[in-house]
Amino acid sequence: MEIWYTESLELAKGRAVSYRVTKTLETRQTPFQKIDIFETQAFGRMFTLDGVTMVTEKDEHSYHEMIAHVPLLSHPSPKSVLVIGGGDGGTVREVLKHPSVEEVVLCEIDKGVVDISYEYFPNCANAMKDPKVLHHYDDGAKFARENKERFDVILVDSSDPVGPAEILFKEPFYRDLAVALKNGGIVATQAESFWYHGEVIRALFEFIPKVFPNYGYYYTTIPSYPSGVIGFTFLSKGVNPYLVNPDPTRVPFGLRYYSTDLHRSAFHLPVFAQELIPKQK
Ligand code: SPD
Repeated sequence: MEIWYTESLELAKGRAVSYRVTKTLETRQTPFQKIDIFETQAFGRMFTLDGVTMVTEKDEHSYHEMIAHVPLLSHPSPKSVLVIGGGDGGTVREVLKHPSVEEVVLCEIDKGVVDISYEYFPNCANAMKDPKVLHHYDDGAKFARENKERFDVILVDSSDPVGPAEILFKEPFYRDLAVALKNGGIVATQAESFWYHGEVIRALFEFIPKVFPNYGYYYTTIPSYPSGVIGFTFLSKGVNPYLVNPDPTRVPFGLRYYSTDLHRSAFHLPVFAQELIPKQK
């Protein structure tokens, strides 16, 4: 009998994406969520949380390179980086490719995500064993509140705005991020797809201009996420994201998605999506 995994979150909206599963490797319930690890025909090993795709071997690099290198290469010399969520380790792996980075704090609410990633996604997870990485298993909003002006770059590598990640899409959390950021600091947050989640993006950009003087939205393509596109907010107390000219000599060796040309072009949205992002004053 054939087994197919269907991403559950989109079903209520009348759309679905399915993958043929060649083997179910693990199913684990943590205090926060259900984790499944599948071997799939088309995307290799796949990591899902509560029925939503987080990581696949085939395309995780496009998401992790873009959430990390766009903000890091927009900062003159990032030393202290906070990753909220991201317990699979892919984002931490990319951050550590920048020699200026002295410490990476990983604040993940669910240690179960980190444990299972060490077992099944060592290519992402092993980076979390680097001595520069400090692990906190805690609520990211609380952690940001308690660490005033500590970070040059904050990356919010969250799942979708349901369940444990819901508060990561609300104004109070963004105010906490602004507090945790040093002057000149930059935040990037996972901010869904302009094809499928316009209402989420619109709601974010209703309050973002009140919290950050500089802001923008950029995107990457990733076939294993619904609609094949996912975007990020870019928020800053210093730099205007649309004026950044990334230095090619600082681009880590061996990247497979990010380039400085792509960095600049990722902020250029289709016309219908531009309407979701207010013009910066
Ligand atoms: N719709 C899925 C969004 C998931 C984004 N985060 C994935 C975690 C990868 N480190």
